[in-house]
Amino acid sequence: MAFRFELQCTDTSTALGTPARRGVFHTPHGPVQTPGFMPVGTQGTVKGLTIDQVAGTGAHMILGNTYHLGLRPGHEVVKTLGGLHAMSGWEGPILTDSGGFQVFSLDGINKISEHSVIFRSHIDGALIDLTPEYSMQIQESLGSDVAMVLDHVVALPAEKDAVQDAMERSIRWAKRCLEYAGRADQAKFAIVQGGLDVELRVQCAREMAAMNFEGYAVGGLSVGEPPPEMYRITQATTPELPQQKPRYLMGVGRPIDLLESVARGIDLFDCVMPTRNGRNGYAFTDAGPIKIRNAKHKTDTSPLDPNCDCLACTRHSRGYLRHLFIVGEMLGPSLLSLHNLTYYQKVMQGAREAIEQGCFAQYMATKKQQWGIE
Ligand code: PRF
Ligand code: ZN
Repeated sequence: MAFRFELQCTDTSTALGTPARRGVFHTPHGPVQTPGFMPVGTQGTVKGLTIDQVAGTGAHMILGNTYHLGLRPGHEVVKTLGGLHAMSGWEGPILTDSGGFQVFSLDGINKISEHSVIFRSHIDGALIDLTPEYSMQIQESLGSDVAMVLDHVVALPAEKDAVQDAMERSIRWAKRCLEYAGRADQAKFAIVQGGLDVELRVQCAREMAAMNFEGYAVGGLSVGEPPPEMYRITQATTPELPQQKPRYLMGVGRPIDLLESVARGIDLFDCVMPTRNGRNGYAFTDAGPIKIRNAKHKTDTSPLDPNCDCLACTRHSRGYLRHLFIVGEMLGPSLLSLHNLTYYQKVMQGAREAIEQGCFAQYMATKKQQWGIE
């Protein structure tokens, strides 16, 4: 078996019904320690960082995008370059998103039918007919360790009928993705949809769980709803998913969202937040967020985060980092991305250790206090 999820221990200290889980997801490119965070490498690169820097932050698995790589350089080109691993040089596990979310969120016009979603390329305006099978074919060429099924994501708020229709289509499309032959060294993950409706979520989770996927994602969240709504839906969904398979909350989130979701039984995350915010001069630290462009850092010789062992924090001052941003040097965004990814990995490492010791609730309480969250 190329893929195996080893559930090592659980922690019920948060008393939320579903325990926090500590596990290892084994893939052909190595193990992924869970709970874990995947940096986003949309275009086959985690923006601004070398693969060695990404690995140095402690990341085990990274994410790539069918939508972007399928358009440019095109999946045949990636295949010719040896697949996404060889092309990017990243030797660890890679998960690819299916394109569903990107098609539906990079608004523009798209035409959805039972067969496919037809959309216009944001590059050259060409019409692209994305079927579940074509998404799997692209991901097969990319050669990721995990391929996500093509799903139908609706923008919220939406009528229950529209949410239900998209949820049911997502189930039928997931089945078509599962039936696509694919490759033995690539796992397929289902995606649970159903908006903010618990009934629809539970139904979707049960139907997906009845199909033999190697893992299960919760999609359609972190799309503008208040965080407590996201936690409520996550908490209602995870008990319906198989115990022995990894669970992935897509596109989430802030450090607090990761912990609140781990407390509700989620194992994997991805989000652009650490890298995107880093590029914008925003750093996550144990003392709360820092806007490095702020004038108060101009002559500050102290490190960005004294508790961090990344390059930005061990070799540079806040004053220097601010200077890089003010004059527009590319090293600034690069260093803050490095720091933020290091910070996210440390938060997850702490979560793993806390679960092992059965004190995840305590860990979360400490983190909330540090971040100034009620
Ligand atoms: N579906 C897919 N990718 C996603 C999402 C989804 O619902 C989300 C939602 N936050 C992020 N990325 N396919
Ligand atoms: Zn740092």
